[in-house]
Formats: sequence, C-alpha cells, structure tokens
Amino acid sequence: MNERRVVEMRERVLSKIDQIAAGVRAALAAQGVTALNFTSSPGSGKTTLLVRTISDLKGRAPISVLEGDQETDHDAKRIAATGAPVLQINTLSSCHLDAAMVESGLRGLALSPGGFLFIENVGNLVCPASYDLGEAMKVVMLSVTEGADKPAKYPKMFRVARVMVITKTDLLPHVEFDMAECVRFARAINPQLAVFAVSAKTGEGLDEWYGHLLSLRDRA
Ligand SMILES: Nc1nc2c(ncn2[C@@H]2O[C@H](COP(=O)(O)OP(=O)(O)OP(=O)(O)O)[C@@H](O)[C@H]2O)c(=O)[nH]1
Ligand SMILES: [Mg+2]
Ligand SMILES: [Zn+2]
Repeated sequence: MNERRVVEMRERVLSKIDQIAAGVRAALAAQGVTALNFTSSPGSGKTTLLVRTISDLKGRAPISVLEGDQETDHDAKRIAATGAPVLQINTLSSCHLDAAMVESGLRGLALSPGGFLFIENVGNLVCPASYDLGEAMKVVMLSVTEGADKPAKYPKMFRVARVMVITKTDLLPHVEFDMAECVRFARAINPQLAVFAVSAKTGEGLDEWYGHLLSLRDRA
C-alpha cells in the first residue's frame, strides 16, 4: 500500500471514531448527563477519588461510572461497593479507551438525568489525550509522588484537560513536590486550567473539588 492510501485510511478511521464520539456527546446531553473523562498515570488515585466523591455527593448528584482498564474488574468492584451503577471495560491490548468502547459500554449502564457519568480511563498520561470519548471535559490527575514537572513532560494531556487534580496531598511531608512549580508548568501549557489539590485520605481540598463539580453540572 502506498503512503497516501495509508494516510487516507487512517483519516477515515479517525473520522468514524469522531462521529461516534459526537453521537455519544449528543446522547448524553439529551439525557442531561455531565460526562467527565478522568486520566492520569497508573495509580495516581483515580478510583480512590471517584469512590470518595460518589459517597460524599450521595443525595446531591447521582453518578454512574464506566471503568477502563486493560484487565481485571478490580476498580468496578470498588465502585460497585458504593452502590453506584458501574460497568467495567477491559481494553486488553489497548492502552486507552475510545468512543466506540464508551458507546457500547453505555448500552449496559443506567444513567440519571441531572447526574454525572464518570469515565475512568486506562492509567496512561500519553495517548488518552488524543481520544475524544464524547465527554464534556477531561480531568487530569497527578499525585504528589510523581514529580512536579509532569505537566512539562507530558504536555498534551495537560493542554487538552480543563481541570487538573493534584492528589495524595497527605503525602507532601514525605516527598519533594513543589506545588507552585507544578501549577506553573501546567498553566504555562494551559493558562485556563482549573487546579485542585486534594487528599482522598484526609479529605483536604475535597469541598472545593465538589463545589467545582456541582457548578459544572449546574452550568450544563
Ligand atoms: N496516601 C494516599 N494514598 C492514596 C490516596 N489516593 C489513593 N491512594 C493510594 O494510591 C494507590 C492507587 O490508588 P488507585 O485509586 O487505585 O489509583 P488509580 O489511578 O485508580 O490506579 P489505576 O486505575 O491502576 O491507574 C492505592 O494504594 C491507594 O490507596 C490519597 O489521597 N492519599
Ligand atoms: Mg483505577
Ligand atoms: Zn493508547
């Protein structure tokens, strides 16, 4: 196959997946559901923060969850323990979710009007930045154990995200992490980025995070 044909085929595949993402976005909007795509490197604390958020917002916002992992249903079980509707997607060899996976996952997941859909992406700071899942926005998470320069080293994710959540702030006394420097790196890439610093363990910063979430829903 010549190079031009390969490029054309890749464009056709991409435009098909973009159409699916647009369909997912329209279906969620029609149901009044605010969808957030959570990305981070493996183990930054996505599932832990989602579990705590679901529990703390009970009665204020119904939340359904799509869990993306290469293998296992560990995270879906943790979410299910809160009572929230959840569906696990195993991507197997793929290192990210795509809109077709989300579209088919949504066929098996109950959503609530006026509520949220949380999509936990596969732990990976690189290619999930390039995939539109039909979400309202991407939320990138970064734990204090990972180093303050991550926004500078993985800029695309921090450019396409609208919110950055710095996690595990309870560990700050034990690690070298310059919060102001991290925010400076992130805002150099994305001046509009909203930033929250939280600990799902102690609850520090969670009220601000919940306030922002609820304002996103109320603005939608
Ligand atoms: N000290 C501390 N540990 C945390 C916090 N949040 C999460 N952890 C720990 O970090 C580890 C990873 O947390 P997960 O919530 O599984 O992270 P994840 O981003 O969902 O991981 P993947 O789905 O595998 O990418 C677990 O051992 C958690 O207990 C926190 O706020 N403080
Ligand atoms: Mg997880
Ligand atoms: Zn990937």
